[in-house]
This record gives sequence, C-alpha cells and structure tokens, in this order.
Amino acid sequence: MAEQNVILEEPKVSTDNYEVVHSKSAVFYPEYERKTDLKHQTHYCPGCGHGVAHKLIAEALEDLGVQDDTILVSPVGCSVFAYYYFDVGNVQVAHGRAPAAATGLKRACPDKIVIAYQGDGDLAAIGTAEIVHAANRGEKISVFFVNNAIYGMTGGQMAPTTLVGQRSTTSPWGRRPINEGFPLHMCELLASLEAPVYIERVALSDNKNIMKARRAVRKALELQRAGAGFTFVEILSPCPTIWGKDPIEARKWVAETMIPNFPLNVFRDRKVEVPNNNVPPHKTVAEVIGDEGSPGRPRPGEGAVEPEPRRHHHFRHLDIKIAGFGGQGVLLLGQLLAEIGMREGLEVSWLPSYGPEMRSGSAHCHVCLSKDRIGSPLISRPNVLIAMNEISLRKFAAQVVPGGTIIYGFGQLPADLPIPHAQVVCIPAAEIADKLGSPKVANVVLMGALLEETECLSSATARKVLEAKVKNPRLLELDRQALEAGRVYIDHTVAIGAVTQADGFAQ
Ligand SMILES: Cc1ncc(C[n+]2csc(CCOP(=O)(O)OP(=O)(O)O)c2C)c(N)n1
Ligand code: SF4
Repeated sequence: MAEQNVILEEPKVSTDNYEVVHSKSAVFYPEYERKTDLKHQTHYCPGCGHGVAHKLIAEALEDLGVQDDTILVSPVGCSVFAYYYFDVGNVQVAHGRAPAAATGLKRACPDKIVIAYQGDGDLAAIGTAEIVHAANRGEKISVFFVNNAIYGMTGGQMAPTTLVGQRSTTSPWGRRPINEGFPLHMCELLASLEAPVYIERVALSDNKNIMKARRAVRKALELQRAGAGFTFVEILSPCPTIWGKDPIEARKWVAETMIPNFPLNVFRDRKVEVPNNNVPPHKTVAEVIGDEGSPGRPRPGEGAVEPEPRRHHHFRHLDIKIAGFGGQGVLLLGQLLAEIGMREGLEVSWLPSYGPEMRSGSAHCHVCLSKDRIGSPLISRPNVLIAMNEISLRKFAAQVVPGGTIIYGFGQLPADLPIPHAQVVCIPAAEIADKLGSPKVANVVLMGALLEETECLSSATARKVLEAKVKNPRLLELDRQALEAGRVYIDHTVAIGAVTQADGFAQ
C-alpha cells in the first residue's frame, strides 16, 4: 500500500489497517496522563510482570462489575504509578504501609473493594509488620503481592525474597544464608495465621500459569465482594531489566528457578461461612468501662455506675493541649478530662507524647472533646493550652487558635513573652498545691481552673471521676480541695478577661 512508505511525523496508533483482537480493559484509563508523549504506554519495562498483573486485576474488576466500588492502594516500588493506569479510587502510600492504609480504608468504607498492591521489597522488608498484622486481624482486603525476588525500582538490591545464591547489587557473591539469611516465604508465613481466608501463590511464567494467576486474582476479589476476610495472592513475576535477561529468558527463569524455590500452591481456602464481625458494639465505651469495672469502679454485682446526666456543652469540638515535665501529672490530667467528657456523653480522645525519661523529660498530651466523631486525635491548633512550665508555654503558645485560652501554671507570664492572640490566665498551681499539702495535685488545681474558666465540663462530673480513680482517701480529699482551689482562684483572684498582661491579670 502506498501509505506504507509515508513517514508520519508523530506516530499515531491507528486501527485503519489491522483488526484489533486485544482490547484494553475499561478499568484502565483510556489515556495515561503520566507523560504527555506516552499516553498509550505504561512506564514498565518490556516483559515486566507488573503489566501482566495489572491486566489480570483490571479484567477481574471489570468482570465483577466493581470498578466504581474499588479503591487501589499502590506502594512504593516500580508499581508506584499504578494510579496513573487504574481508573478506580486510588491512594498511593508510604513504603510498606499499604496493608495499614487499606485497613483504614476498608473499615471506613466496608462496602468498597480495597486492594493493596505491593512488591516484595515493599511487603516483605519494610512492610513486614503491616502485612503480618493485617493478615492476623483478618482485614477484609485483597493483597496482590508481586514477588520478583529483587528491589526493581531502586536498581537491584537484595530483597527478602532473593534466592539463595542469587546475585544482587547488595549480595554480589550471591545470597548467602550465613550472612543474609534465607528467603522469606510470605504465603507459608501468613498461612500459619488463623484469620486469612484465602492464600495462593501463582506465577507469570507461561500462559497456563498466567491463566491460573487470573483465576486466583479473580477469586480473591470475589471473596472480598462476598464479605469474606483477608485474601492474599503472591504472584511470581519476571523483572527482565534487573535480572539482566530478555523477556523470554526472564519468564523461563520464573518457571525454572523461582517456582522450585517458591512452590505454587493454594495455602488457604476457607470454605467456612465467614461470621459478620462488623456489627458495631452495643454499648458505649463509658458503659463498658462501667460494666467491667476499672480501678475504683464497681464490678458487676457491686452496684451500677450512675449514668451522668446529659449536659449541655457550649462547644461542638474542643481541642486541649496539656504540656509540662514528666512527673507533673500532665498525662493524667488529660486522661481525667477525657473520662469526664466521656461520662458526659461526648466523643473523646487522648493522645500522649513523651520522651524516654519518665521524670523531668518533656511530656504533653492532646485531648479532644467533641459532639461528633473524632477524625484524628492529633491536635496542631489547640483551643486551649494548659502549660505547666515555661518551656511548654514558649513552645506551644503560638499554636493556640486566635481567641483561644492559655492556662499557665505560674503567677505571671515571662516578661518577654507577649501573647496577643489568646486569653491568658496565670495561676500559681504549684504554690496552691503546696499550700494544700502536696505538690502532686497541681495538675488538679489546673483542672479546676480550666473547668471554671472555660465551663467545658462540669465540676460535679470531675469530682465523680476523681472518686472513681483515686483510691487513697487522703489523696482524694486533697484532689477535691485542689479542684475547688483552682475554681476559686479563677473566680476570686484572676479577673475574667485578663488578656495579655505579663502578670495574667486584667488592667
Ligand atoms: C522509607 C523508604 N525506604 C526506602 C525507599 C527506597 N525504595 C524505593 S522502592 C524500594 C524497593 C522496591 O522493591 P519492591 O517492593 O520489590 O518493588 P519492585 O520495584 O521490585 O516492583 C525501596 C527500598 C523508599 N522509597 N522509602
Ligand atoms: S525494573 Fe523490573 S520490576 Fe521494575 S519495571 Fe522494570 S522489569 Fe518491572
């Protein structure tokens, strides 16, 4: 044909002169946006198993009609760009964390099909803990584990799956068990756990095995669609580039060298009916703690815990940061506030942060009190800061939201520290506690000040929580007095609205 001699300036994919016998799954994007000049090809090397594995997954999703209900978690590794190809919900996560991210996604969206796609460096090295625990918890996700016995993306370092004797840039003599240990067999390892429902190893070595891989991928996804638990398919896969082989030799190497070392098998195929363990608990945490008894609480049969009267809270969400030295009761104060909030029917969270030293190292905690479910317990912009020492005040004061409150556990602010954006209340908590008889209760003095100043929670509930928590009657009495002393100090000594004066008092 005359056209055959025409040299096109821009090569185009044309179907004019041939019949298309293979088509791309509709689960792939029609064009890949990763590179403007490579819209019809992936970034994978010729003969790479990732492309085949992608195709098997895409076709299974299409056959099962779940494209719009699928979330794919892609890893770090050669397949990091999977989200450029799959037209599904996509999340790309930190190295090795796909099972953890997939866990969160599946729990948040139990009706979605959630897939973790991982290489052997990603899953079996940096991500070993994530995969073992996700499998052990029986997370209802499907993991596709592409094992090419090497780190591909980073240029061929030894992976946990590298075979004994196999050379890599970091095992130039070949893997020696005496130095590098033996290859990890992830299917066998995970099959020692109770929870997984389906574990199979397949290989992209020849058409027959690729068809078996196709069935395994499909089965894992079907099981997930049916509500079953953890499913895992290991896919032995060629990496011609790093192995230094052409695509045909690489497939042969999978067949002749990898398969004898990683036998193909169905390691787990639970036919049993999967119990629906997604039923939410019938009782609130507060009720459960009350029922079961906790230090200072009655046990079943010893008298029920009185439910706290529902209280009107003037906030929807309140973020409190408490900071000071270890040993000042910083973390305990946070726990007490969280428990008071819980008893008053709020959603609560408490997140501690402390250094290795138990005493005198810095310690802080985050307490969220909310009428809504709490998305994250981490607080970067607190509404309230309770600073129990000067270092914490200097460190965290600027984080407080404009118009927020800072309760500083000393009589006055450092002279060189203007805090124009927040209301500051200075209260010499340690001195007050000393006068009461124990410096230990300074944190409760601050709690009394907080409750009085912000009216976020009720003092009555605070007293009940102290009664439940503090076993020692002498200390309980001190705590009661400390709570009251904090309240009284705010009422009688600190003028409400004391804004930014160095001494903490209003002008
Ligand atoms: C925290 C962190 N550590 C190390 C790396 C470097 N790194 C990138 S990919 C990779 C291993 C990839 O190997 P594998 O998971 O087997 O995937 P493949 O590329 O072979 O498909 C490593 C170590 C990284 N990106 N992040
Ligand atoms: S380096 Fe290996 S795993 Fe990575 S794209 Fe190339 S062939 Fe595939």
